Amino acid sequence: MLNILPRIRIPLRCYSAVLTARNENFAKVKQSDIMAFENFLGKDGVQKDDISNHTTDWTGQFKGHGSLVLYPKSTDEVSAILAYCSKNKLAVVPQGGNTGLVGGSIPVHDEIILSMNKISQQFAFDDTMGILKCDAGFILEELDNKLAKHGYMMPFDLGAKGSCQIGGNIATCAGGIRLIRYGSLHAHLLGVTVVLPDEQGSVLHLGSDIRKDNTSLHTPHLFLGSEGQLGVITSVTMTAVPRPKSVQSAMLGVQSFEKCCEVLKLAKSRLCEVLSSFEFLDDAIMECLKTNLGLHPVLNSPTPFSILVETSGSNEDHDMEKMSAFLDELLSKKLIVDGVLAGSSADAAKMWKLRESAPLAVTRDGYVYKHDVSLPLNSYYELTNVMKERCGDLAKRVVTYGHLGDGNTHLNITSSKQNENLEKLYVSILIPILLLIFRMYPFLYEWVVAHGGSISAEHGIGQLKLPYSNLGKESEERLLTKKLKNIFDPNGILNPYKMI
Ligand code: FAD
Ligand code: 2HG
Ligand code: ZN
Repeated sequence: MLNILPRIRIPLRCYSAVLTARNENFAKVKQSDIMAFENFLGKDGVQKDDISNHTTDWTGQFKGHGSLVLYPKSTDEVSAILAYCSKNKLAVVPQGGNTGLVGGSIPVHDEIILSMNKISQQFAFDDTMGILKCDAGFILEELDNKLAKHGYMMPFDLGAKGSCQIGGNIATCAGGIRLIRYGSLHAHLLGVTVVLPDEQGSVLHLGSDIRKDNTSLHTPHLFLGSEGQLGVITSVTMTAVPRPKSVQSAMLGVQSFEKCCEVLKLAKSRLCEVLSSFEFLDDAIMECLKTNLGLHPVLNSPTPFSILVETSGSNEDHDMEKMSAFLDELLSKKLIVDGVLAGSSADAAKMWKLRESAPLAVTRDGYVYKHDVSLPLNSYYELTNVMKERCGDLAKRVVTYGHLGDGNTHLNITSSKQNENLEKLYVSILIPILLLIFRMYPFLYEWVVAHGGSISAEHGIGQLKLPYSNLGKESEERLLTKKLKNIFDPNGILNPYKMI
């Protein structure tokens, strides 16, 4: 049935349909190809059966049709594979930990999956300069544990740390919960080794292993957020940061979104150099965590908004003094109505469990429409309210969590199953009027761009946002991106049907 929505808007923009048809210029994998791969990699480097965990994403919502997974163990083996695939027009999708949330690491048709799981031997760390050089297949948490032995840590952290790989983190320019303190991966990347999908399988060592080098264009940074479009990253050089000796976490209950922003402003000024996280959860995600995962809030009384604030530094007394004075000021200014300061690491873990379990909690509703957008703070929560109104009863839940300190909201809209009525558009021909009503898309993404935001703050374009990827981008920038793609990948075999 057709619902007339409160805010009808007919976009004038045209969206190119997602290219779902198989590109027939690509060859299909033959027995002779499999034999060639077994020749390069050995039989244990080629998997043909039971590959569903490589063809399905973490949410279970992207399912591809690939039938072959390759496991190179070195840069040279990646080079041999890509040279062969380029000469033989075989399409390839690079896959790290397969935790990406936009379907970027999943084959769309019969692309060969190039798993980085076995490229995790080389690890070197300079504990004076804090420079790490390692293979791209290392899991983020593994690297962090290795660095802990030297008194250092990775400068970013995310809920998928137990599975995602550093190569995948670079390829997605992952953000996470420490960006407010240490900046994005652009601040840390020094060099990469990449293999190009050309007929030579060219190996490029870009950047350097030293902290400062302004002798050329900063080419490694082209691979940050490149989503497996330009080349396969096999090694990464980057800076790590000193591991804090004291960490404090507090959960704050706030009555209005405006007050959340005031709390952020005060946190920056009062906690200053020790502020390391500023995360946001609304009451709808708190309810979802309780219902779907049995996780209860740590605050006594429910509030519309909760903030998880963390400080980390090197002097417990000094940091605690700052945090306590900050909490007192928030209470005296009536910016918060409730607050709990973690008294132990177990208390802190309970708070972080709530935030880090949010992505899992929403999947338990059945189907989830994920959004990962940046917005100026005056529009940050307005988006949630607008979408609540637009989706009405068709949505099971409209919940928001995210990295408020970075202006990054994760608005998740759930449903018991995929619901066409909720997502795309109604087309109704009420003769003689052609009526188009867009409920969620492209409305949501156009709204974000119209309010000065970005349609992807951290997860990227992948398959999910492909039809909208040009939004907010000048045609010159799109053209330059395409030219770069052609230089790096002349036969277009690397990760087709996605970002570029
Ligand atoms: P994959 O998912 O395997 O691949 C992602 C993309 O990178 C694909 O396009 C793939 O082709 C390409 N790729 C992978 N490895 C390489 C390589 N070596 N060379 C070239 N291309 C490659 N993201 C955030 O930014 N912030 C968060 O806070 C965050 N939290 C998350 C929490 C959960 C529970 C989950 C499931 C995901 C979260 N993510 C987050 C998304 C995801 O974890 C990140 O995007 C992560 O960086 C992906 O790494 P991966 O190794 O799993 O890459
Ligand atoms: C997070 O910040 C991740 O938890 C995932 O980026 C966001 O589940 C999401 O939408
Ligand atoms: Zn995030």
